[in-house]
Amino acid sequence: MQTQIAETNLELIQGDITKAQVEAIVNAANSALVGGGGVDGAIRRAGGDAIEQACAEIRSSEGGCPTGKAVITPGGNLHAKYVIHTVGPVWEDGNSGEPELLASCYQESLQLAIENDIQSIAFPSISTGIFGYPTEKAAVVALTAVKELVLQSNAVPSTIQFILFDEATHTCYLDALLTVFGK
Ligand code: AR6
Repeated sequence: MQTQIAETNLELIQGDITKAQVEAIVNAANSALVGGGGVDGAIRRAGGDAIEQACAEIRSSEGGCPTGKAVITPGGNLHAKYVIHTVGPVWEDGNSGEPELLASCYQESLQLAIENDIQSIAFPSISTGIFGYPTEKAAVVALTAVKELVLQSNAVPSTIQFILFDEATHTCYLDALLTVFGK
Protein backbone atom coordinates (compact mmCIF):
# COMPACT_ATOMS: atom_id res chain seq x y z
CA MET A 1 0.00 0.00 0.00
CA GLN A 2 1.33 3.43 -0.94
CA THR A 3 0.19 6.94 -0.09
CA GLN A 4 1.53 10.42 -0.60
CA ILE A 5 2.31 13.05 2.06
CA ALA A 6 3.31 16.28 0.32
CA GLU A 7 6.32 15.23 -1.83
CA THR A 8 7.00 12.03 0.12
CA ASN A 9 5.89 8.51 -0.84
CA LEU A 10 4.84 6.50 2.20
CA GLU A 11 4.85 2.74 1.62
CA LEU A 12 3.62 -0.07 3.85
CA ILE A 13 5.29 -3.37 2.96
CA GLN A 14 5.27 -6.79 4.58
CA GLY A 15 8.83 -8.18 4.69
CA ASP A 16 12.32 -8.27 6.15
CA ILE A 17 13.90 -4.85 6.72
CA THR A 18 17.44 -6.20 6.33
CA LYS A 19 16.70 -6.65 2.61
CA ALA A 20 15.38 -3.12 2.09
CA GLN A 21 16.73 -1.26 -0.95
CA VAL A 22 16.92 2.13 0.77
CA GLU A 23 19.71 4.43 1.97
CA ALA A 24 18.93 3.98 5.66
CA ILE A 25 17.10 1.41 7.73
CA VAL A 26 15.96 2.08 11.27
CA ASN A 27 16.75 -0.35 14.07
CA ALA A 28 14.58 -0.90 17.16
CA ALA A 29 17.54 -0.84 19.55
CA ASN A 30 18.02 -0.74 23.33
CA SER A 31 19.48 2.20 25.23
CA ALA A 32 22.77 0.42 25.88
CA LEU A 33 23.16 -0.13 22.10
CA VAL A 34 24.16 -3.72 22.78
CA GLY A 35 22.97 -6.39 20.41
CA GLY A 36 19.57 -7.84 21.18
CA GLY A 37 17.00 -10.11 19.57
CA GLY A 38 14.18 -9.23 17.17
CA VAL A 39 14.91 -6.82 14.38
CA ASP A 40 18.08 -5.62 16.18
CA GLY A 41 19.58 -9.10 16.06
CA ALA A 42 18.61 -9.52 12.40
CA ILE A 43 20.15 -6.16 11.39
CA ARG A 44 23.38 -6.81 13.29
CA ARG A 45 23.75 -10.30 11.78
CA ALA A 46 23.17 -9.00 8.27
CA GLY A 47 25.29 -5.85 8.68
CA GLY A 48 28.27 -7.44 10.42
CA ASP A 49 31.03 -6.00 12.62
CA ALA A 50 30.92 -2.42 11.31
CA ILE A 51 27.65 -1.84 13.16
CA GLU A 52 28.92 -3.15 16.50
CA GLN A 53 32.16 -1.17 16.17
CA ALA A 54 30.25 2.06 15.58
CA CYS A 55 27.85 1.29 18.45
CA ALA A 56 30.83 0.64 20.75
CA GLU A 57 32.22 4.08 19.89
CA ILE A 58 28.87 5.73 20.67
CA ARG A 59 28.67 3.78 23.94
CA SER A 60 32.07 5.05 25.02
CA SER A 61 31.51 8.65 23.90
CA GLU A 62 27.82 9.14 24.79
CA GLY A 63 27.00 6.19 27.05
CA GLY A 64 24.35 4.81 24.67
CA CYS A 65 21.10 6.24 23.39
CA PRO A 66 18.21 7.39 25.62
CA THR A 67 14.65 6.22 24.98
CA GLY A 68 13.00 8.33 22.27
CA LYS A 69 16.34 9.40 20.74
CA ALA A 70 18.31 8.10 17.74
CA VAL A 71 21.91 7.64 16.62
CA ILE A 72 23.38 6.75 13.22
CA THR A 73 26.01 4.19 12.19
CA PRO A 74 27.21 2.73 8.91
CA GLY A 75 25.22 -0.16 7.47
CA GLY A 76 28.21 -2.46 7.01
CA ASN A 77 27.28 -5.36 4.73
CA LEU A 78 23.67 -4.23 4.34
CA HIS A 79 22.43 -2.69 1.10
CA ALA A 80 21.50 0.34 3.26
CA LYS A 81 24.42 2.75 3.68
CA TYR A 82 23.26 3.69 7.19
CA VAL A 83 21.48 2.21 10.18
CA ILE A 84 19.63 4.67 12.40
CA HIS A 85 19.25 3.13 15.85
CA THR A 86 16.34 4.39 17.90
CA VAL A 87 15.16 3.25 21.30
CA GLY A 88 11.44 2.75 21.72
CA PRO A 89 9.62 2.78 25.05
CA VAL A 90 8.87 -0.41 26.95
CA TRP A 91 5.06 -0.62 27.23
CA GLU A 92 3.86 -0.21 30.82
CA ASP A 93 0.26 1.03 30.96
CA GLY A 94 0.07 3.63 28.20
CA ASN A 95 0.07 6.48 30.73
CA SER A 96 3.81 6.59 31.29
CA GLY A 97 4.77 8.71 28.30
CA GLU A 98 4.86 5.79 25.88
CA PRO A 99 3.05 7.52 22.96
CA GLU A 100 5.23 10.65 23.17
CA LEU A 101 8.43 8.60 23.38
CA LEU A 102 7.38 6.39 20.47
CA ALA A 103 6.48 9.43 18.32
CA SER A 104 9.86 10.91 19.20
CA CYS A 105 11.64 7.78 17.88
CA TYR A 106 10.15 8.28 14.42
CA GLN A 107 10.69 12.04 14.37
CA GLU A 108 14.27 11.92 15.72
CA SER A 109 15.11 9.23 13.16
CA LEU A 110 13.72 11.38 10.35
CA GLN A 111 15.69 14.38 11.65
CA LEU A 112 18.90 12.34 11.46
CA ALA A 113 17.93 11.29 7.94
CA ILE A 114 17.45 14.95 6.95
CA GLU A 115 20.80 15.93 8.53
CA ASN A 116 22.55 13.18 6.57
CA ASP A 117 20.80 13.98 3.29
CA ILE A 118 19.14 10.55 3.19
CA GLN A 119 16.48 10.28 0.49
CA SER A 120 14.99 6.89 1.35
CA ILE A 121 14.43 5.27 4.73
CA ALA A 122 12.69 2.16 6.07
CA PHE A 123 11.23 1.74 9.56
CA PRO A 124 10.24 -1.42 11.40
CA SER A 125 7.37 -1.40 13.89
CA ILE A 126 9.32 0.01 16.84
CA SER A 127 8.49 -1.26 20.37
CA THR A 128 5.82 -3.77 19.30
CA GLY A 129 7.92 -6.91 19.78
CA ILE A 130 10.01 -7.51 22.90
CA PHE A 131 9.04 -4.07 24.30
CA GLY A 132 5.34 -5.06 24.26
CA TYR A 133 3.65 -1.94 22.82
CA PRO A 134 0.20 -2.94 21.49
CA THR A 135 0.57 -2.90 17.72
CA GLU A 136 -2.79 -1.24 16.88
CA LYS A 137 -1.91 1.69 19.14
CA ALA A 138 1.72 1.88 18.02
CA ALA A 139 0.74 1.93 14.34
CA VAL A 140 -1.44 5.04 14.79
CA VAL A 141 1.30 6.81 16.78
CA ALA A 142 3.93 5.88 14.17
CA LEU A 143 1.97 7.07 11.12
CA THR A 144 0.80 10.24 12.88
CA ALA A 145 4.37 11.11 13.93
CA VAL A 146 5.69 10.59 10.39
CA LYS A 147 2.85 12.58 8.85
CA GLU A 148 3.42 15.53 11.24
CA LEU A 149 7.14 15.68 10.64
CA VAL A 150 6.83 15.42 6.86
CA LEU A 151 4.28 18.23 6.80
CA GLN A 152 6.45 20.44 9.06
CA SER A 153 9.87 19.98 7.48
CA ASN A 154 11.67 20.64 4.26
CA ALA A 155 14.08 18.12 2.77
CA VAL A 156 12.42 15.04 4.23
CA PRO A 157 13.25 11.76 2.45
CA SER A 158 11.26 11.26 -0.75
CA THR A 159 10.58 7.63 0.20
CA ILE A 160 9.55 6.45 3.66
CA GLN A 161 8.80 2.76 4.02
CA PHE A 162 7.39 0.78 6.91
CA ILE A 163 8.58 -2.82 6.59
CA LEU A 164 6.35 -4.97 8.75
CA PHE A 165 7.58 -8.47 9.44
CA ASP A 166 4.37 -10.40 9.94
CA GLU A 167 0.91 -10.26 8.46
CA ALA A 168 -0.81 -9.19 11.69
CA THR A 169 1.50 -6.20 12.06
CA HIS A 170 1.10 -5.28 8.39
CA THR A 171 -2.69 -5.38 8.80
CA CYS A 172 -2.54 -3.11 11.87
CA TYR A 173 -0.57 -0.53 9.88
CA LEU A 174 -2.99 -0.73 6.94
CA ASP A 175 -5.85 -0.07 9.39
CA ALA A 176 -3.92 2.80 10.97
CA LEU A 177 -3.36 4.33 7.52
CA LEU A 178 -7.14 4.62 7.21
CA THR A 179 -7.40 6.20 10.66
CA VAL A 180 -4.59 8.69 10.13
CA PHE A 181 -5.04 9.54 6.43
CA GLY A 182 -8.66 8.59 5.87
CA LYS A 183 -7.68 6.34 2.96
N1 AR6 B 1 12.38 -7.03 9.57
C1 AR6 B 1 11.35 -6.23 9.95
N2 AR6 B 1 10.75 -6.34 11.16
C2 AR6 B 1 11.23 -7.28 12.01
C3 AR6 B 1 12.30 -8.15 11.68
C4 AR6 B 1 12.90 -7.98 10.40
N3 AR6 B 1 13.93 -8.73 10.00
N4 AR6 B 1 12.52 -8.98 12.74
C5 AR6 B 1 11.60 -8.67 13.68
N5 AR6 B 1 10.82 -7.65 13.24
P1 AR6 B 1 11.50 -6.06 18.30
P2 AR6 B 1 11.16 -3.81 20.18
C6 AR6 B 1 9.68 -6.99 13.89
O1 AR6 B 1 11.29 -7.04 19.40
O2 AR6 B 1 9.81 -4.29 20.59
C7 AR6 B 1 15.82 -6.08 20.94
O3 AR6 B 1 16.37 -7.06 21.77
C8 AR6 B 1 8.98 -7.71 15.02
O4 AR6 B 1 8.13 -8.74 14.49
O5 AR6 B 1 12.60 -6.30 17.34
O6 AR6 B 1 11.34 -2.34 19.90
C9 AR6 B 1 16.48 -4.73 21.11
O7 AR6 B 1 17.86 -4.85 21.37
C10 AR6 B 1 8.17 -6.57 15.62
O8 AR6 B 1 6.99 -6.35 14.84
O9 AR6 B 1 11.74 -4.55 18.87
C11 AR6 B 1 15.73 -4.19 22.30
O10 AR6 B 1 16.27 -4.66 23.52
C12 AR6 B 1 9.10 -5.36 15.42
O11 AR6 B 1 10.11 -5.79 14.50
C13 AR6 B 1 14.34 -4.71 22.11
O12 AR6 B 1 14.47 -5.89 21.31
C14 AR6 B 1 9.78 -4.86 16.69
O13 AR6 B 1 10.12 -5.96 17.51
C15 AR6 B 1 13.48 -3.76 21.34
O14 AR6 B 1 12.15 -4.25 21.32
